[in-house]
Amino acid sequence: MQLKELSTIEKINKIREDFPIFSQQINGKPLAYLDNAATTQKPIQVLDQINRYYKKFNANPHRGAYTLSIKATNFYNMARKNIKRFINAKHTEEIIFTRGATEALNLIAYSYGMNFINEGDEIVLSIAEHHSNLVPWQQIALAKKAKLIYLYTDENGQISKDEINKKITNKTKLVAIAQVSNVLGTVFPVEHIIKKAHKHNAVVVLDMAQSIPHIKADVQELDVDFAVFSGHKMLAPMGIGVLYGKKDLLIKMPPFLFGGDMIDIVKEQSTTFAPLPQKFEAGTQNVGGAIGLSAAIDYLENIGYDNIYKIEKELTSYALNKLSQNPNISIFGSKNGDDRTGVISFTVKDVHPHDVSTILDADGIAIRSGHHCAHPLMTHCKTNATCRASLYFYNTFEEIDRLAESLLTVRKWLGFDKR
Ligand code: C6P
Repeated sequence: MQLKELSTIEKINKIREDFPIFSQQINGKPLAYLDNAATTQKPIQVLDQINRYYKKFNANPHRGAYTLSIKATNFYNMARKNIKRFINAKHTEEIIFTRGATEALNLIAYSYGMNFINEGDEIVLSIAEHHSNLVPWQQIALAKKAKLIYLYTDENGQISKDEINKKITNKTKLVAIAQVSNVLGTVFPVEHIIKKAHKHNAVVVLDMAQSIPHIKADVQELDVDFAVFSGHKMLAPMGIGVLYGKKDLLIKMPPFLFGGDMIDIVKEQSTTFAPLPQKFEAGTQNVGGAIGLSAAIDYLENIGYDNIYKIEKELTSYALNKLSQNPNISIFGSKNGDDRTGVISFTVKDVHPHDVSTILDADGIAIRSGHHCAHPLMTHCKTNATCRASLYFYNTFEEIDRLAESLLTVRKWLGFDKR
């Protein structure tokens, strides 16, 4: 039966059959995994592809003239082509494999930023950036005497058009922004930001780490200059990620890492470099990771982004509604389901988020607590830390009920309310 013919609950139940991790108990309770913004669980279809590769085809790609090495190279190339198709890039060589979003952002900062940002230029970031899309730009600004300008979020966790129009100016050379905040779940108006930046001839770096697992990406439609994401947040293994860059930009950028497989000719005193994409992929490639990412893409497309969107929208509205019934809970960012994904940050009155998370863990519920690698956003929101429940399309309404019920016990455990 087609997934689209099923009810939301039937869809989720069917999808969950693909995830072996959910069949186990944690602390004597069924696992309620609500930390999907940190990393997602892996379906059997992805695990099987990785297993098959290591069982039957493992070899170092690009380096051997023997059958297995050629097979490994072919698998790696096929994965790259699949990613190119998935994000609708124009050229396959615009897809660079990295270890994850962090490495991809550092690559852009050091290769593009160090060479094309100059003294007095402005780099525009949102205040909600993950440290991976903030600290590298801070380092570039320090080294090149450029200035960091921040787009601030409002009480709904959104960045207003006024804020964007005011801060992106003729001085802007680069805008680096997440499509979705890993703390607030806000979907930022990146289409507007890209258009505005291009009007001023600035390039845009889009951090899709928290968006591509939930929102279909089309880099040509967005007309974005660079985009990055991590496989592990979209059902693939850890240690594989992607940098997309427009070909003309990537061509003029120098390599970031030097070593095997990224060279053309090496002489005693000088080296010429391989063409794209090899120029940016020094060292032995993560073929198993690339195969896993490609299998994850096939899996997501098989479920369908329309199904993913519908399931997550229902789960998110349900969770926001449930949590807001607890008078001791404060939710950060948008309180309704608009312009947001299922990343929900909140605090419980008088209780440190780490204590909340520990108490929930005893009930088999996994959420993240802390600053979420977003110190400046924490300061902007006037807090040190939050609890964060983040949903994916395999979560259930029952898991959200368990979260809400367990949260009701937190203050009682710590003696703030009567048991
Ligand atoms: N956010 C979280 O719990 P890596 O670690 O390289 O796979 O991804 C870095 C990264 C970049 N941008 C955004 C928006 C992110 O959310 C992350 C990772 C995880 O929020 C781990 S800190």
